[in-house]
Amino acid sequence: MDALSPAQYTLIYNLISFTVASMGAATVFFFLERGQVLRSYRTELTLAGLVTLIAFYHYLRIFMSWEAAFDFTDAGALVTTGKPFNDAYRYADWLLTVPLLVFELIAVMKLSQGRGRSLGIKLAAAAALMIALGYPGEIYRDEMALRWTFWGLSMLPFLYIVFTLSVRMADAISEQPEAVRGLVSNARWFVVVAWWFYPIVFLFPMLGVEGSVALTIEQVGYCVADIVAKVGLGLMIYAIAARKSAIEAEGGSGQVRAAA
Ligand SMILES: *C/C=C(C)/C=C/C=C(C)/C=C/C1=C(C)CCCC1(C)C
Repeated sequence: MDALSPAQYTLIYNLISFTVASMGAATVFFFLERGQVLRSYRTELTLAGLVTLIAFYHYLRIFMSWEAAFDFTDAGALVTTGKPFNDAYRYADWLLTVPLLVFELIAVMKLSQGRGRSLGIKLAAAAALMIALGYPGEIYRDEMALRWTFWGLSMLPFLYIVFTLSVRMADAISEQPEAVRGLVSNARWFVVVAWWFYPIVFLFPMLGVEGSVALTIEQVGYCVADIVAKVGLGLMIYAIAARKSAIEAEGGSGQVRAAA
């Protein structure tokens, strides 16, 4: 790889550090706000807090690995220390957090028992499969044929999730109380759009963007996408849970269609 410039190094260093702080703060927020919603919506906030907690831990490890992989000489030159930068932590993180994010979104809809569960399980299984299939493509990062193959395989469960959320979810949305229908619909579009970041960032090295530029795009892209997908979605879920709690506390039901 061509050498990382001190500016690229510092940008990534600061952004990973910022992500650690964001995930930590979001975790505290989601756990504290559990008291603001009805009991039946607390699990969703717990899930949101667990997602950011798991990410907080992994980002801390990524940060430590980034620090250990580089050093400055006395003359101020940036050098590698020989310790490899391990960002496979991301995949361990995604394997846990991506299915939880899906559950978070489905749970807040409060679909009829059987339907909610089967949809949640299918989507979470597809999410785990997507990450597991992407991983070999990540570690064989210099073998383009393998990288393309696993990208393609991972795209299948990815497209299934995108299709389910954007097309097949329409009737689940129409079951929502009128006052939250827009919010719930926005939350699923939010997931669809935010998740496209990942397979696109993964493609850069395959499209001829190489070396330190590819590394910088990848690290910056994943940090930003993770904050958006985890903290951003958690905040939307919180808004839905709070609005539904208010409706239900007033005597309306969040389970059934609001009276027309
Ligand atoms: C908080 C982390 C999130 C929401 C991570 C989402 C990750 C993806 C949607 C990853 C998808 C990938 C593909 C569809 C193909 C290439 C490999 C992946 C794993 C980057």
